[in-house]
Amino acid sequence: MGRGYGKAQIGTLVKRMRQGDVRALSRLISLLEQEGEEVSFLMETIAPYLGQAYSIGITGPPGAGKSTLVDKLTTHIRRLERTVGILAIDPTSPFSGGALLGDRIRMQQHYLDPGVFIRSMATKGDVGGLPRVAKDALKLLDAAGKDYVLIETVGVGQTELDIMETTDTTVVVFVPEGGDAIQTMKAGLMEIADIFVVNKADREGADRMVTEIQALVDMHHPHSWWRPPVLATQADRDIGVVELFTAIEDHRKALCKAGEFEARRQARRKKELIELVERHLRTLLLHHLQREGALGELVTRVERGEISPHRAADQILHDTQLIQHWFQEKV
Ligand SMILES: Nc1nc2c(ncn2[C@@H]2O[C@H](COP(=O)(O)OP(=O)(O)OP(=O)(O)O)[C@@H](O)[C@H]2O)c(=O)[nH]1
Ligand SMILES: [Mg+2]
Repeated sequence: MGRGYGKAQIGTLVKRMRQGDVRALSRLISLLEQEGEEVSFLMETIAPYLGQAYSIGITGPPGAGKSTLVDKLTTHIRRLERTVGILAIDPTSPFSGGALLGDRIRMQQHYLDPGVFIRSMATKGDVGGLPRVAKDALKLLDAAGKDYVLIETVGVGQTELDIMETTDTTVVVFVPEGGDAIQTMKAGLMEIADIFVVNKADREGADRMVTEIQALVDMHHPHSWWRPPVLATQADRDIGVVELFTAIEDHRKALCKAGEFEARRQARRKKELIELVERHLRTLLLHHLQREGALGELVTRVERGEISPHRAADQILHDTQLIQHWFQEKV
């Protein structure tokens, strides 16, 4: 099995992780990051333990104060004697090293706390979207018994949508200087945010921004059972953080009351199934397209414009023998 993890070893690591062994958890997340064939087995092994953690996505533009909010929320949740897993998804950038170091210093007290697990993950050049690895890591933290999992991502459109579909509550963070961001996102934003935060409320323009977002929420909020609140915070001074947590809990209650909590999780499982099958089929297709033979010839003809992509696709999809052959051969 690939890089040295057999099924028995994975089973042992999962067991240790469930008993609170932080190193086992770390190693399993690293295993996810290698994206080897063991991932399937690992996810299957932890499947019975899923569904207990409450997941919260914190997303917004770079430097908005997301990590600071995560840090302060964590302190609050720990005071309530609940455990926390933190995933900081940082887009691969040669410049993000500094920010990570800053997070490390800020989060120091949490690194020493066995009730908190922190991990940053690079997105390896994925354009937008939450990487599969992050979604699986969230599950590991759930299976490890964390009460809350906080995921921090830099918002760039697709990521927000993805985080909304992945977490139970999505918090979208803005700063007073970011008025333009709201204008450009207007349409999609309401579908994504369960809670709005205007952080750096000590800065000029914060009140105006709160009012502006509130007006947007008034105009259009997609659910009758939840009206996204707009909160002002000063994360670095721990102002408004308790209110934010209360809003998260309110959203959780509203989700449950409306029957949405389970509905969302069901939709998520279905989406995951489709994604997994889709990914496998895509890999098969790409693998076989690259090869010589009839399929290779067809591709060349499409490239030259001798046959339309539609017609070629039809031909491929109707060739059951060919498709059967794809599945017989190991990729
Ligand atoms: N003035 C002010 N500064 C803040 C506030 N909250 C956080 N900051 C500062 O803003 C800077 C960026 O904060 P981070 O928490 O690292 O922001 P981030 O959104 O996680 O940034 P990236 O992960 O790099 O996208 C830090 O220097 C914080 O101390 C606030 O309420 N007011
Ligand atoms: Mg950050």
